[in-house]
Amino acid sequence: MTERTLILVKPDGVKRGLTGQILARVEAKGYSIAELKQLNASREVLAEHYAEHEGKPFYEPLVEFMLSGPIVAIVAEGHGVIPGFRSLAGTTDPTTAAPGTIRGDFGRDWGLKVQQNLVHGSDSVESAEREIGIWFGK
Ligand code: D4T
Repeated sequence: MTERTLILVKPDGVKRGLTGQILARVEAKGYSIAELKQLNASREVLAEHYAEHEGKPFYEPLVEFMLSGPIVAIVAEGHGVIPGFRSLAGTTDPTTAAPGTIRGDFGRDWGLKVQQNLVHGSDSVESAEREIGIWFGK
C-alpha cells in the first residue's frame, strides 16, 4: 500500500490564509491528497493526538491553541510522504527552521507560550496510522 501521512494545517495557518500555499507545496512535491476537511477539533481528539505530550509545560497552551480556530486535516499519499512532508515542514521551532520550508518561510516566534508552527506531520508509519484513525476514523 502507498504510504500515507496525516497533515494538519493548525489554526494559525488557517487564520493567516496559508492553507492553499501549504497544499500547493505538498502537490508540487508530487504527493496526492487522499482526504481533506476543515473542522474545529474537540478536546478529546486533541488529548488523543497529543497523548505523548500530556504533562509537559507546553501541553495546556498547545491544546488551547489547537482549539482556537478551525484546522484543516489532510491525508497525503505517496512513496516516502512521511519523511517527505516533515522535510517540507521544517523543524519545530519556526525561528530557526530552514528557509524554503513551510515553517521557515511562513512561521515566526510570536512571544507566546507555545510554538505556533503552522503545520503538523506524522513522524512514523505507526504515528500516521494512529493519527489518521483519530482524525478520519478507522
Ligand atoms: P507536530 O507534532 O505538531 O508536527 O510538531 P513537531 O513534531 O515538530 O513537534 P512536537 O511533536 O515535538 O511538538 C508538538 C507541538 O508542541 C509545540 N511545542 C513543542 C511547543 O510549543 N514547545 C516545545 O518545547 C515543543 C517541543 C509545537 C508543536
